[in-house]
Amino acid sequence: MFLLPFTPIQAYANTNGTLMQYFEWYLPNDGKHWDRLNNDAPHLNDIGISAVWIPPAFKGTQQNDVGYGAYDLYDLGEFDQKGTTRTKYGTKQELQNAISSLHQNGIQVYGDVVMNHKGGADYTQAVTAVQVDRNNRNYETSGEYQIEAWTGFNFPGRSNQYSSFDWEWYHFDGTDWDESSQESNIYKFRGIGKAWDWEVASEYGNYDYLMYADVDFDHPEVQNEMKEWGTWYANELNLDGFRLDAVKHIKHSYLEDWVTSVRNDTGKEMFTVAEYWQNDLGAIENYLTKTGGTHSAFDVPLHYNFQQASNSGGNYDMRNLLDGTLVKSQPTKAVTIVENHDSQPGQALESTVQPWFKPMAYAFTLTRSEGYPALFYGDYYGTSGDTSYEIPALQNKLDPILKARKNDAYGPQHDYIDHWDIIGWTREGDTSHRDSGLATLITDGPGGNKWMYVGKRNAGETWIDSTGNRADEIVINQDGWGNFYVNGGSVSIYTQQ
Ligand SMILES: [Ca+2]
Ligand SMILES: [Ca+2]
Ligand SMILES: [Ca+2]
Repeated sequence: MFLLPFTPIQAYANTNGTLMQYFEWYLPNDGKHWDRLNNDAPHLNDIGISAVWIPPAFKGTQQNDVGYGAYDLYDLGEFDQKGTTRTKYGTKQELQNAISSLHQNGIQVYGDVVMNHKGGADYTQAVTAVQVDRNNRNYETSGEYQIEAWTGFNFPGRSNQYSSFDWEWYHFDGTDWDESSQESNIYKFRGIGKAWDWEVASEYGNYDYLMYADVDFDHPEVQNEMKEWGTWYANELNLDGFRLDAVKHIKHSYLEDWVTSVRNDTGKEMFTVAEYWQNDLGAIENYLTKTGGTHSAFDVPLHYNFQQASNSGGNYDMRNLLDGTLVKSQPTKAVTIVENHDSQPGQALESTVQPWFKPMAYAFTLTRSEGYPALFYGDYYGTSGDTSYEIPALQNKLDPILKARKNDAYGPQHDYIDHWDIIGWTREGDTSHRDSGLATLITDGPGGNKWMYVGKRNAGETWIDSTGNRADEIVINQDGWGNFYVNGGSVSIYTQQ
């Protein structure tokens, strides 16, 4: 047994790491996504992507399942189950080829981990249950009776390859469908030791139950099986880290055990980021405490600050962007996001950052020193499907910002987060990155200018706006200061050319 110190810093070595979420909700069900990822690997390296978060790679309830309706965690697009061998994204072999290409291009791969629930059971079972109030899951609204629950999983298409574990009703805490009465309710199972797991989020009294058949992390067989699977998943795909889905609904203490166990059993760092989706810093910090500081979390409050700013038509006080955020309170534990597959238009947690504001939001996450920034596939390449839910491709606007992160966002930071509209910050650069250093200005209102210090080491240089939004040539004076300009509702990032 051994323990390594785990910090995001290690995950991105000595250059500015950038994580890319390489999927969005409405990708076509064409089985070509692993191939797209494979072909994109050299380009991703070129723009400074150092790690990719891939969508859930295992078989879901049906072929076009995005992956969160997890059916068989051991079927990575290899067995004829649920009417398909491949997943929405392709076959296991295509995925392994893509991961190999990413590694050859120096890019790490984080796997999505969906452990809260299982869907698409192979058969029903008779289970004694009670109904609970949807708004207070601790309150029982019926007496005990027998329901017919979709809780039997024996994966006939896989024939025990990799694992002979079969799931039975007693590996779950509840479900939301009674096949015999054709009724939808939240059903809590009865049995020895059966109870909603704790500690989980306290919304609705106890937010253990989310969807499908809810996995019981109090059960010793489940605890062991999920750890064995996690190590298998990491080894089988040669993963470098994880993104943990829906941790609000999973016993927090178990997730600390799980992460520690898989790290020990793989002997790898396995950088891990948890999705605790709540616009509440206190709740996210409580989760990080209850999991012993073993892993990071997405900065959900920062996303909501961006959303609010983008919807305020200039009337947002830009000095407040960092208020209540994880990147402010615990920068080494924050993975900073602008958008994701749940917040994008039309999705369950829709809270979209308006496209006009996204270059400013990404300048904020990509050129400042704190946090581990994530780029959303749908922001970079645009989204597919119903056009009313479309996000336009922002690749042309984001490429210069990514380039500034890769080449220039180094050295001491000086903040000018001091105005209702125009805020800025600078980086002095360092000796290990040639001609590095930058000055960023963003505004949600009118344009203007700001004197900012960029360091005496840059005195006498001429800096220009690498986004192309402004054509000024700014000469850094002998004391290391420059007078930088930005257009209204826009971003400028000045660097030495
Ligand atoms: Ca339980
Ligand atoms: Ca749960
Ligand atoms: Ca403003």
